[in-house]
Amino acid sequence: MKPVDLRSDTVTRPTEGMRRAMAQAEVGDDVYGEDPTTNRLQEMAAELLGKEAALFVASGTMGNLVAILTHGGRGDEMILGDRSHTFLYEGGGSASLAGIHSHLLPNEPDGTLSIEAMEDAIRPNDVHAPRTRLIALESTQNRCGGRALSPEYVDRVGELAHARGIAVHLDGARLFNAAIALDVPVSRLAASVDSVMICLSKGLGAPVGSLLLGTREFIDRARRTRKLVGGGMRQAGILAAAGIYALEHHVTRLADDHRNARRLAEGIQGIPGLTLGAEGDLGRLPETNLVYFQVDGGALRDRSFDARTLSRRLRDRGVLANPLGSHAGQMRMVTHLDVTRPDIDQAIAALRSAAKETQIPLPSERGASSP
Ligand code: TLP
Repeated sequence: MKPVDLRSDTVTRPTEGMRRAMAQAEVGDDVYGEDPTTNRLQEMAAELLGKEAALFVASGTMGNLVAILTHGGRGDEMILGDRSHTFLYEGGGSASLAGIHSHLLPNEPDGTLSIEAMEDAIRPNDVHAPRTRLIALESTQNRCGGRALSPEYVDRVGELAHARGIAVHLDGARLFNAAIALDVPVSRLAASVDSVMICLSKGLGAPVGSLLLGTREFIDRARRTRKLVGGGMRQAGILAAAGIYALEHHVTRLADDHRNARRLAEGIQGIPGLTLGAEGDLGRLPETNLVYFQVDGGALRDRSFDARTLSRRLRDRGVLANPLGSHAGQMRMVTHLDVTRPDIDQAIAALRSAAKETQIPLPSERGASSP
């Protein structure tokens, strides 16, 4: 039986309709700018996000890296969250490839960085200090439980940064999830940022691809940077066609993923040993498609019961989910295109039975004659 795969929304497979669109795509050499389907995807995305231009890139990691390389230079500084994907999961590319110094601020539970802390973090014009070039935000904020940044907050960051000559980049790997959750057009969420990266290969269900967006001048420079990091693709239209299909068919349905995430979270709430919520924000129901929860063996009088044990037990029950976080006690489940409501009910049942396996009754709870 096919497992219920809740490890990430990156695991989706292209649908029949998407595969047909890919097979029929008109293509050319995109390094020459001659791939009509890639050009169409870029124009379509620029229009949707309210930016002048867009650039198709291989992955979210590449999109963020190209943005950082294009905004800054060696020894410049970038302010970003200590739970940001760029800091945690992108191989340190901003340091090793871009030579950019990271200035970390704590992410608040809602995914924001404090505006006051940001103001303090901006370096003075002093020979001793690196130059603050960039502020990087993330929405939805993955490690903060998939929280969506409000457009007003992003506007405030934009105002602060631009008054000081600093650019703002938004990692919008799941920006469409944020737009659906907040019920605002996606362009509103990117209105105050200089560059934004969106992923087609997460909730939107495309097999490959992300887009970097900004002014035409920025994107022209980013195109050179993309080539530098080996990201110039040739008949990329095959992949871009999947992206177009995803933007046309898979945006509004993200609401189903959010409903499924909520159902899953409500199920988790009743299971002993599991506490819903991301680190520092326990008890909160998810706003989007990421469901974080803590696994506490102590509560079940079994210290060996942690996220890794749970993950193994779930696998035996046909459900895939990964521990995710800085300690062994946090787990994440992600809903997506290939997860149905019955799959969610199966996951809740598997969680219940996996937690039960560990529950050792107290002597007082055992029958008097039990050994
Ligand atoms: N995130 C993946 C893993 O790398 C953790 C996931 O399963 O969530 N920004 C954000 C906010 C992301 O969550 C991700 C992927 C990326 C960027 C990078 O995208 P890719 O995987 O396309 O390089």
